[in-house]
Amino acid sequence: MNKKIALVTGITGQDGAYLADLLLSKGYEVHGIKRRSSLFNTDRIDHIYHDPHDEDQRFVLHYGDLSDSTNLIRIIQQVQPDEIYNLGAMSHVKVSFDTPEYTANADGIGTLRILEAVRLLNLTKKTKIYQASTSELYGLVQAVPQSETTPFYPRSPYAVAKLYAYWITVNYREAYNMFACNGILFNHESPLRGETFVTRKITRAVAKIAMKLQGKLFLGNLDAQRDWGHAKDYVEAMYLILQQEVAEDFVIATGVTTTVREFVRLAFAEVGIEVEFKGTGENEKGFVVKCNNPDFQLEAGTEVVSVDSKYFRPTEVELLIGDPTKSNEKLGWKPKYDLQALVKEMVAADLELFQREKLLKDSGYKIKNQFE
Ligand code: NDP
Ligand code: GDR
Repeated sequence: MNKKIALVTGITGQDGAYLADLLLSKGYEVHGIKRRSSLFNTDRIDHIYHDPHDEDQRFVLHYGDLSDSTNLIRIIQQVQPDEIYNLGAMSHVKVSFDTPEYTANADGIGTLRILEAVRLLNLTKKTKIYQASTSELYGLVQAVPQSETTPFYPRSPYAVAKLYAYWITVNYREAYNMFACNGILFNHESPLRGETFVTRKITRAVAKIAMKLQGKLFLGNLDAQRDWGHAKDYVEAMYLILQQEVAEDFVIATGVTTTVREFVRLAFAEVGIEVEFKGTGENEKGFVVKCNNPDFQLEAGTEVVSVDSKYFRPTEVELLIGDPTKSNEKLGWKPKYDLQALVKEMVAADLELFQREKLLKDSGYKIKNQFE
C-alpha cells in the first residue's frame, strides 16, 4: 500500500508537534506549513526535522500562512494530501480581544480557504479534513457536561471565529460531500504548551519560584474551571476522527473539571510546597504553608501568588466540562493521562528547563526575565 500523505497547518505549535510525531510513527509522509518569522520558530519540531539535502524526506516544511489563499492552493496542489489537519490559528483567547480582525481572518476565513482549496483542486474525494474546533464554542454555560449537542455561546473574538470555522466545515461536508470533521477539543496541555497559557505559566513559575529565580506568580481569574487533558492523548483522537467510515464531529475531553486555583496548588505540591489561598477576587493571594523539600527553602508565609486584574477577560468562560461518551464509544478513545500525571510531567520538565538558568545565575551571569 502507498504511504499516506498528511498536511498539517500549525505544525510548529504544541499540537502540530505531537501530531507530527504520531503520524510519522504510523508511516505517514508529513508536510507542515510554517510561518516566516524573524526568529527560528521550529523548536518543538527540530527533533524530527532533517537537513533538506538528506535523501529520506518523510517530513517536509513549507512556508505559508492561513491568510494567503494562493499560497494554500499551491501547497495543497503540490502535496496532494490524503489528510489535512487544520491546526493553525491565533489560539490565545485573551489576545483575540486585542487582535479580533486578524483572529477572524486566520481562524475563521483561514478554514474556509483550506476547504475551498480542496474543492477547487478537485480533491474532495481524496482529501479528508480535520478542523481544530474548541470547547470555547460553548462559552457561557448552557448545560453541563458539554456534548456534541450542547448549544454554542461563544464569548471571545477567538471563539466567534472558531464558530464560523466549525459551521463552514459542517457546511462543506453537507454541500459537497466532503470528508470534513470537527474535533471539539477541550483544553489540553503538555510540556510543549505555549508559555502564556495558564497551566504552563503556572508550572514555569512554580519551577522558578522554587529555585528562587522568580518571586511571585501573577494570575487572573482563579475560579475558572477547565477540563484539562494531555496533548499527546488528544492528537490520537484527531487521527482517529479521520480514520472513521463516516465524517462526524466529536467532543474530546476527560470529563473532569478543575479550578485554576487547584491547578496552582497541585503544581506547587509537586515540588513539595504547600500553598493556601486567602482573600477574595482581586485581593486573593497564595501563601506558602510549609516547604517539605530541603532543596527549596521557602519560608512559611511567603506570598507566592497574587491576582492581577489585567489578566481578567472582558467576557469569561467560567466552566468547561466535556462529555466524551461519543468519542469513547465510536472512536474507542480514552485518555491515558489524568490531571495528576499531566501536572507531574509539566512541572518536571520546567524544573529541568530552569536548572540550566539557575546554574548560570549561580555562576554570576545575568538572567533575562520573561513575565506574562
Ligand atoms: P499553538 O498556539 O501552540 O499553535 C498554533 C499554531 O498555528 C502555530 O504553529 C502557529 O505558528 C500557527 N499559526 C498561527 N497563526 C497562523 C497563520 N495565520 N497561518 C498559519 N499558521 C498560523 O496552538 P495549539 O497547538 O495548542 O492548538 C492547535 C489548534 O487547536 C489551534 O487551532 C487551537 O485554536 C486549537 N485548540 C487548541 C486547544 C488546546 O487546548 N491546546 C483546545 C481546542 C482547540 P507560530 O508557531 O509561527 O506561531
Ligand atoms: P483558554 O486557556 O482560554 O481556556 O483557551 P488559558 O490557559 O489561556 O486560560 C484558561 C483559564 O485560566 C484563566 N486564567 C488565566 N489564563 C491565562 N492565559 N493567564 C493567566 O494569567 C490566567 N489567570 C487565570 C483564564 O481566564 C481562563 O479562564 C485554551 C486555548 O488553547 C484555546 O486555543 C483553546 O481553544 C481552549 O483552551 C480550549
